[in-house]
Amino acid sequence: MGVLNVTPDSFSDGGRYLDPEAAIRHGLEMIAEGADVVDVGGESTRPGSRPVDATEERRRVLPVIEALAPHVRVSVDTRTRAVAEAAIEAGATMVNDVSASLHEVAAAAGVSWVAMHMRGTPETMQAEPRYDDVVAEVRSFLVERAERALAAGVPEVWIDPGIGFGKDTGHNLELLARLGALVDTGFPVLVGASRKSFLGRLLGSSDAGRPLADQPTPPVAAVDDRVEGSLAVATWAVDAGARMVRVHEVRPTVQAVRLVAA
Ligand code: HH2
Repeated sequence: MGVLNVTPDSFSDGGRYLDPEAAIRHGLEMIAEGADVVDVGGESTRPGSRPVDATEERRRVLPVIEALAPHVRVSVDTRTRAVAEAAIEAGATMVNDVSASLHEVAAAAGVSWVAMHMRGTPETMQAEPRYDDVVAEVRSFLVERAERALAAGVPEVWIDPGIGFGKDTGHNLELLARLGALVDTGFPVLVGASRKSFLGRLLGSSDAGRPLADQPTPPVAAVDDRVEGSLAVATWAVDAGARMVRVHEVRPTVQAVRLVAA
């Protein structure tokens, strides 16, 4: 799944694809690189972000979805009902729902649905997240939502641990280390770790040669400096049984995943 953020402020690529033509061009590029799904989003959900007005969100994503849907499977990355409905009209066949609350929209339209786990809302989620057992809590939340969606008639339900959504570095690592607990539910698992800040924290500064005093404290790898880390996590996730990975760098990920499969 290739990420296409039609936003001014996404943490990973904000502003690069706000112009619809640039977004469509990048979507076509990701298809050529081997993406099976292009995930189009018009609202950043980075930590601390504020909700976007639904009219504005629709204005951003609809022309891009209409242009890409004839060429590839399109998912819409939204937590807003009106946006999901309009996106389906425009050709999206999957609702990627970080709020795990829009299963009725997917059921009514007969499209796939991704339930992602998030603690709180993007505005507040990184304020000292705490769990007794992060894997057990995420698993039971997702299974409950997924079963409800199946009962409501959603034809295909995916689950996603929501790396970085109300989780600290330890929680993210624990979820990845024990991904099998989600795979064992039988629901197809999606993992999105690409370029996320826990990678930057774990990798530290790539400017290791610079005097320590000039380095940010603690050293954190920049967003554009997390390609290899993102690839490592995608490879790990697929090897652990994830059926899809949500990534910014499609070409190297497709190559890595094909090798794991071989
Ligand atoms: N992560 C982001 C957005 N949507 N959807 C799923 N299913 N899983 C994820 O892990 C996930 C997601 C955040 O990444 P990005 O789109 O790059 O940033 P932003 O929210 O700032 O647009």
